[in-house]
Amino acid sequence: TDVLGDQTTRELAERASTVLRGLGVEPPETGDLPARSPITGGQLMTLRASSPEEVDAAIGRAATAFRAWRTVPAPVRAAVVRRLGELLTTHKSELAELVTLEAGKIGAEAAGEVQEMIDVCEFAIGLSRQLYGQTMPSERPGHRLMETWHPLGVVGVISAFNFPVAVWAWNTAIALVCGDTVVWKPSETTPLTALACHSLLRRAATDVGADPEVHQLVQGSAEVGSRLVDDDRVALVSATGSVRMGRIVAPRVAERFGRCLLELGGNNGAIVTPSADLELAARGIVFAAAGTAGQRCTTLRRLIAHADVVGPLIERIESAYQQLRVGNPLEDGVLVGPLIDGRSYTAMRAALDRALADGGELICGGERVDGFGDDAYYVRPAIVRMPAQTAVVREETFAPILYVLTYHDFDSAIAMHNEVPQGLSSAVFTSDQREAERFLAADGSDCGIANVNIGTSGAEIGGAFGGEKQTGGGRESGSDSWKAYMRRATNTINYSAELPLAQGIKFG
Ligand code: UN1
Repeated sequence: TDVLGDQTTRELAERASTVLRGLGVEPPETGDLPARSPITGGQLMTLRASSPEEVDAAIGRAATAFRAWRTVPAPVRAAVVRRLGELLTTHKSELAELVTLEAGKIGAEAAGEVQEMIDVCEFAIGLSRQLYGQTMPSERPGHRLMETWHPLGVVGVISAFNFPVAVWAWNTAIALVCGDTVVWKPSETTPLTALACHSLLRRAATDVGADPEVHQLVQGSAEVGSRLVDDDRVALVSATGSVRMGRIVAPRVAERFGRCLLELGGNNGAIVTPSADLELAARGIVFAAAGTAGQRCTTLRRLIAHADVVGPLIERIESAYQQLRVGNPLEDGVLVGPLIDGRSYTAMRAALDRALADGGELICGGERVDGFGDDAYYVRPAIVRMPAQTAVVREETFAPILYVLTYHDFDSAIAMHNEVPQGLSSAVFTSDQREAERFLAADGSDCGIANVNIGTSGAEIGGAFGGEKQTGGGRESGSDSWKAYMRRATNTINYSAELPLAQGIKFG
């Protein structure tokens, strides 16, 4: 065994316990669910996974809480979210540290993720007075036609390791102001951040005199999530994760006529045209491709560069990659932390082997960085120049591999860009307004997110987040994404003394 790694793991475990205590969380009961840190790959502590009976009971409590919660006025419900935002602001650095310990994010990105939670709380508070329905002119005299948005029910939130807290907050802050209650099944890789968020939310509810049962946490493997998927009492399943997971979840929720909100894989591309500001493009590309060690669903994976600029562009990116410090995300100056686990590393190596077998040229990176113990997986972000968009390029490998493709005319660049099964995020770097507008037009990027002169990752919460095709079609966070969390009722009100029928029908 690796003595250095063991010792560091003990220190990390101590830090995790301190943070949890600071957040008012009781040390969890030991059990069969390990909480690990990708920093060393070692175990921080163990928790008890929820039993099937406990999951059923949690859904039951959420369903019961919903009956009263739905009648609380939305601006009053917002008080819980306001208090949550305050608690998150107070505990921002501790929660960020826990994200670093459990997900391996560097400090700046972990803090950014907590900020994203605070931002969505603010958004949801404002939203609580803007859950607008429309009124429509009725065709009948003395009648009014309108729609009302009502709370939907219990929302099952299934989230992934890579944004262990922000994606939960997108769903939960909005679901709560919409009058729903939540049962959260976090990634089994990040149970401690989940405990912390759950505890802060329950405290927020208690502080403002609301029912803490509006939020339930269930922990464990896919079987736990499975119960949420199949339970009729769960009105909406909002699931973030792989396409493979979505393929299992969607038909099962559809089978019982439940609602699904899916945010699945991305295979995000950026087109760089001859008129692009290459310095700016390179900076945007490096953050999007290597940031978070390539483990965002918005990570840039495909660079589609014009033949005239591909050489100088690769040079700039490569030289920036050489400067990237890979290492312990708790250390200042480190920009790339570890992969989440050994499986990710194996998948990265396999993808690189396939890319090279397809005629790809490894420009740099891909190697494991040693010195962190056998169970920690640090890699140098890779750039691979590809002769064509082969099968491996069309797949999402959740690791920092940037495939570089070359194009000659803009139409073929857009075609190549859209020729993958996923449709989450996209970007064009150009100074030519025609190209920029074309990329954003109906026959341009087919993604849910399309950017100009900015990378594919790091979206603000104010816009709707999600994508098309195998990305699953769901939209979370800003804009009118709230509508997925409510049910619409259409109301016709007759204030006349007559009873005219629509469509001019005379009956009797
Ligand atoms: C995710 O990777 O699941 O746009 C979410 C971004 C972040 C959210 C990513 N705001 O990169």
